[in-house]
Amino acid sequence: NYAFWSTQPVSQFGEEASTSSSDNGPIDTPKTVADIRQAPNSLPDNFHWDNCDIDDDKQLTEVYDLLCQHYVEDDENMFRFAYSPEFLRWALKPPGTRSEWLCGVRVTSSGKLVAFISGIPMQTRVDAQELPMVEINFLCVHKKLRHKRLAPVLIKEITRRVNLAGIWQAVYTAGVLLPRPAAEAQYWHRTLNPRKLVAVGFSRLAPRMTVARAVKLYRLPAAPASPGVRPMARADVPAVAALLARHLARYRLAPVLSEAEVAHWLLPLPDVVHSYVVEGEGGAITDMLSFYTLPSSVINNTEYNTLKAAYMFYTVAATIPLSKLLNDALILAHTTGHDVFNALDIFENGEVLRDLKFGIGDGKLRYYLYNWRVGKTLVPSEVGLVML
Ligand code: YNC
Ligand code: MG
Repeated sequence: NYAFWSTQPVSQFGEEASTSSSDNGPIDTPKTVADIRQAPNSLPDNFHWDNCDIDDDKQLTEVYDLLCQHYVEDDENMFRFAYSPEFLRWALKPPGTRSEWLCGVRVTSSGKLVAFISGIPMQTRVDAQELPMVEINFLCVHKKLRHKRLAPVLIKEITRRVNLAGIWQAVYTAGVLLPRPAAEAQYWHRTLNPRKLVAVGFSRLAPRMTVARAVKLYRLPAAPASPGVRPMARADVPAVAALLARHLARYRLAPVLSEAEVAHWLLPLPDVVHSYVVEGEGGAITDMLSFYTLPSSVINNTEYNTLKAAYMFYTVAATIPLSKLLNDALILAHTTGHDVFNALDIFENGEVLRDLKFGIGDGKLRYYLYNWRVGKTLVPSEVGLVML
């Protein structure tokens, strides 16, 4: 098993685990750009590679349609991620991105987009080492083309294109178990709209619980409780970048963000990313919170087509207790029409989720590194990286 992954420079199962981060390092023999093949990997007949230019609305719609119909579903096939076009433009176009890293496969005769994989650049720190990496995401193959070993071709092709830019490491997350997670995080869910979550089958009422009781249990105030909470503005970028950098330094795996990247990833975009700062005495930015909007299609329900989920993004509780700040995030997600708030047990979240009425999910999210061994597996509270 793992016919493909056992050939790749990733930590393998059965390798002896180390207890020391001084055993961190690359897995592959060192290469240079001159060692990398110029020719693309071959595709089966009647398919061809095509970069997706998402500044072109037509191509953005094609990527959106592919993902909307064929991307990640839950184990029971009740929900499927439905990243919005505006979200995809945000997620796929950060500073420094390259057109050849939005890598599509089309059917030659019809031109139809049937597979996709993306990379975006991200300076990433693992323990003491800072490396230029790519984040790989949105790997998707049309349902009618599954189990034909197309995914390894996409992965090898994006690897080649990233290597040609002189980048040798990548980070990615997936629900599936592959060789070999650098970390395994757990999803938690906080009900915001119990009536709807029950109606679509996302939640079930516990014995003796009624919808009316659930509504009362999960009710939230209309406004955040921390004084000085307001939406993040462009003028806050330097202060937020400094606050976030200080915070992320505490984790073993974290992005290293420039001010341009902080502006890109955190300045509010309606129904995409929601960021708030806490302005203290004298105008200093003391804390911040953020979450992003990722709807899911409800696959077989007559009453509802979509579930509007908020996902916790970057949050720094420096002067306010984390539970109070996250509760403000719940309040703001609720007032902006989200049905559920999802968070991983990364950062210090694990300590506060239960008290905030989060329930444990049934999905794990695994973090993987390509061509980088972490001697000592990370526990979730050592992870300071959120991937979309
Ligand atoms: C997955 N999610 O194990 P073995 S996450 C990586 N990530 O290989 P086939 C995956 N590998 O076991 P299908 C994977 N899922 O033989 C499966 N695999 O070694 C492996 N689903 O290929 C699998 N999106 O083409 C097996 O499978 C091999 O037709 C089988 O296609 C898979 O974006 C897939 O879940 C996932 O669209 C495309 O099922 C398809 O089933 C699908 O026969 C729904 O593939 C959507 C979905 C995945 C979301 C994501 C992160 C992807 C990371 C990819 C790895 C990046 C490595 C770093 C590259 C840059 C390096 C540098 C520098
Ligand atoms: Mg396939």
